[in-house]
Amino acid sequence: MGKPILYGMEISTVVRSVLMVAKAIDLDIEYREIDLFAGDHLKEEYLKMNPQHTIPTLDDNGEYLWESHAIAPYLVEKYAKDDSLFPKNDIRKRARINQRLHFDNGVLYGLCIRGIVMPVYTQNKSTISPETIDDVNKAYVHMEKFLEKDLYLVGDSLTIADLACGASISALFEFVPADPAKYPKLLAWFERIKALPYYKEANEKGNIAYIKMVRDLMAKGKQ
Ligand SMILES: N[C@@H](CCC(=O)N[C@@H](CS)C(=O)NCC(=O)O)C(=O)O
Repeated sequence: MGKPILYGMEISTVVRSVLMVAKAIDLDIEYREIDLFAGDHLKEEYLKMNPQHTIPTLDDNGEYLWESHAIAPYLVEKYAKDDSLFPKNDIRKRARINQRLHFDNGVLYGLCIRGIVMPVYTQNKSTISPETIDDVNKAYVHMEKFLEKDLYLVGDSLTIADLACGASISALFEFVPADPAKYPKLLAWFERIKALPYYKEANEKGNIAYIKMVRDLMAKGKQ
């Protein structure tokens, strides 16, 4: 059996969350960069794998899967040496992890990140709207609450929910800094995510490039 192949762009938060999962379970994957700006995702070969033409897409020996929040549980269930990142038999904990994954997809990524970057990409906007800043702060309030009693988003050990939300938060904190007086638990949790041994390679590098790209576009929008 060959290595699973992951197609993505390192600037993408949802791609980086899967890269962190692969590192966390010590899975040897082949990573192939797709250039959305050059339209690689709209080419026939890519559409055959993923008709929805999104990144990330996983090619696991001819079995294709897209949607980072589906890829992460799949990789853990199929390849991890233990199930700590997504427990097999603890139904309650799995449900809570799924809830946080949906929160990441719907709120952090879908509402907040897209709310910041889509107006920059499609309307040459140079600022973040007050409505989006409000959405992001509301998301921080929710996360502060999720972390009220726990060190991680579900309990006191790392799960795939932390890696998904961690990638999103790494970008959101750059655009909408979190007030330490209001969000001490959220900030402390993110320090724990940043301390993961694979964080720099799998997330920080791509995040720096992402923030620079969006800021450069915002600066152009001002001209
Ligand atoms: N919820 C999806 C989001 C995937 C997504 O929309 N990715 C963007 C890049 S960050 C993309 O592929 N855009 C190109 C397109 O939709 O054609 C996931 O987590 O995988």
